[in-house]
Amino acid sequence: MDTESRLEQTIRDMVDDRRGILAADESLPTIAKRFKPIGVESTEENRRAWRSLLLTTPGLGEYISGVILFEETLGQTADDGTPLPEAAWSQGIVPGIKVDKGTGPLSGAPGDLVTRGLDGLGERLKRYQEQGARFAKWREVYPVGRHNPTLLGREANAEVLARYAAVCQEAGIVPIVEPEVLMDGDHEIDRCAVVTEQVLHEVFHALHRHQVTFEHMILKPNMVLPGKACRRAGPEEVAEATLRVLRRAVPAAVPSINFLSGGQGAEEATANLNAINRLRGNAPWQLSISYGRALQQPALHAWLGRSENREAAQQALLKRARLNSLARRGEYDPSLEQAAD
Ligand code: 5MM
Repeated sequence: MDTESRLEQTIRDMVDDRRGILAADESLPTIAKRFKPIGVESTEENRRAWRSLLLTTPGLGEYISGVILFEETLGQTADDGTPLPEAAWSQGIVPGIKVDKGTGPLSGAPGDLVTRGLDGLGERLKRYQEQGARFAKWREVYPVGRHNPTLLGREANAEVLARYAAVCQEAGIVPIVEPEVLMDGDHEIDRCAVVTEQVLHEVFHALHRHQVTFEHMILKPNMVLPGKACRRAGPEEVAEATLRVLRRAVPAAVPSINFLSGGQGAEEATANLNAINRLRGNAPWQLSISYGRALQQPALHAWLGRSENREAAQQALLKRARLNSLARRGEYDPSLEQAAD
């Protein structure tokens, strides 16, 4: 298959009107942070057991079309010895890989960050492809402050995202482009809207300059939300602000927008997605999820690192995946939370 056909096939396998993407790509420090509250040590075997539990959840492929893995997971196996990327694909879930190497300060732009990992990316992609990865993900992070993100920060981050996406497409790997405007801080929802719009304009300008084909990528943005230390906004307010920004900044050629949850509670993230899909009108893209915490947290708390809780944890994951699938069509209602137990 040539490169373009590979990209098209991956988009076809990942994008439809009912499923979403599971983000299970926590780096070593992040997974340790997720395991700590449930008293689980972040050993290689515990990480394998957790991710194997997630990917072998019976029926998950009905609601999930792709999974973002961490490098280590690509080489790990399920309890029955099946390589984990293969276990995912046996349920129709396309395996992908987080390829960025985390953030550091951006010189010349105090308060802004930039993500590392471009050096040698082409070589790494070849290895990941051999291990079964068909798409990749890269996150740029934008803290919101009085002066942040700066123009330099927005330009530098967009350039890095575009260079990553171009390298991926050249290798036949679909890039998920993730610019995340953080929820940290006490800013109002309007400030998040302004920043997100500026960030997305810059990102799409850079993608265009670097000849990235919009039809062969997926955008993973934040929803437009107030800062965590500000008053909460209801789902309709979030949906209106999010759709307004996306309509202004995201080309119609992009097939799918898959939101990150970014620290929202699991039910809040589902309710917001539902409102977005109820208000979507004739929006040209699929509007779906690429949640990490909002899919995994209830399952983690059901698991607690004990093999006897495996089934309960899989049920908790399946419940969130199913309710988010309903929210994809604007058919979710909070009363379903109890009914689904
Ligand atoms: C923003 O984080 C991404 C989505 O997860 P949430 O829905 O929980 O916000 C997630 O894919 C993230 O990029 C990975 O967990 C990797 O994070 P680190 O910081 O470990 O690279």
